[in-house]
Amino acid sequence: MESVKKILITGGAGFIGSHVVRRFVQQYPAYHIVNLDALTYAGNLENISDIENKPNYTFVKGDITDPDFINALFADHHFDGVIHLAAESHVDRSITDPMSFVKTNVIGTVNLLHAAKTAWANNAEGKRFYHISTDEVYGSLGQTGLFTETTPYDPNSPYSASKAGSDHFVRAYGETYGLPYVITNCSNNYGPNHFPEKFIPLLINNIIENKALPVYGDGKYTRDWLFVKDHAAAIDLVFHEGKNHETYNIGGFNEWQNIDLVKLLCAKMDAKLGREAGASEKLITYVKDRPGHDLRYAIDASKINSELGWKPSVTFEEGLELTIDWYLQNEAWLKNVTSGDYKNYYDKQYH
Ligand code: NAD
Ligand code: TDX
Repeated sequence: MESVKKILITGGAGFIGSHVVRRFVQQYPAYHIVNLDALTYAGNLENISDIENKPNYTFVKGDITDPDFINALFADHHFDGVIHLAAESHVDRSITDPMSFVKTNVIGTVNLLHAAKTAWANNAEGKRFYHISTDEVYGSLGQTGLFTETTPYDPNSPYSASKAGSDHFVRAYGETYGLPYVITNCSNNYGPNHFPEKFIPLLINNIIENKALPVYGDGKYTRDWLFVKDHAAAIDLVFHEGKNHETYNIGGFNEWQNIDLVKLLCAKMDAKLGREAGASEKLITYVKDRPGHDLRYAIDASKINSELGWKPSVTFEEGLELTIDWYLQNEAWLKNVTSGDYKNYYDKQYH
């Protein structure tokens, strides 16, 4: 992939996208990074304000669901590669508004595929369409077993169904039109800039504010957590060294039951905030379960490990410390994103 020069990254104002954009802008001065983001409730240019004036970086505000806009963007820019992260990403929102997930995740992805296919019709050599996807497409595990790249798709939520649909379209463009693509399916990320509708930043925010810590159902649901910068490193590696028409699973080798994770966070936050041991645990509140809640996700990341040499660089203890410290040092960011629309969402969700 040495010939790649101009790269489109979609969703670069969001949580994972902002870490990917920063990494590419800083590590590859010979590339020009175009960050396309619609700046929905989840997109925040503050996430990447440190790189906004870099000469190899351009931000474009735009919507991937608009085919005319996307086609014009590709005609203007002659992209050599696409790293596609823009999506509606929250499972709970997909339950109340599935259609916006179909629009962005399925139709938006197909718009991008179509534009890339058209732009690269005469010469796809050295080009690459990279779709960032999720382990949720595989559905739910029981108490044992791991998702591998050959686990059949079995999505249960409108979010995961829309991501599964977009993965299938990426593969279909590869098989039908020869589009060079790669897909990764990653486990739950956590880290700085994570929007506080998601579990870990929601807990951190509510512990700071002494608010109830909502645990769905019996709290025995299990997720495999990966520090976001390790995901960004994996994306860099797969973009440059992954094989076309392949899928790689990315995970943290780090399973936690939700209730154990809440207790760990409470203990760490009590220590950081100078509260009496056990103070935050008193905030734990069991609430109504998420409909269709997947019991357990766990990734077998041995393919990316053995073929490309990737593994997480931080332990969960280290990653959580970095994350909690970031939120404590960036209370203005937290206050900003938890006002306005977020507040309305939160009030509807939990009261
Ligand atoms: P996010 O919700 O934080 O960010 C999504 C970004 O996409 C936002 O900046 C938003 O403004 C933008 N966007 C949304 N709709 C758009 C549209 N129509 N046009 C242009 N931009 C639009 O999401 P995230 O957690 O950073 O996830 C990024 C990607 O990674 C998603 O594709 C998600 O499915 C995938 N993923 C996430 C996780 C995770 O744990 N967060 C794990 C595996 C895979
Ligand atoms: O208030 C809560 N209480 C609770 O018990 C919230 C928000 C969540 N939960 C549970 C549900 C899950 O078992 O915590 C777990 C994690 O929930 P989320 O943070 O909503 O993540 P999840 O549903 O697992 O999906 C995430 O990981 C895969 C991302 O949001 C997806 O975009 C990604 O693809």
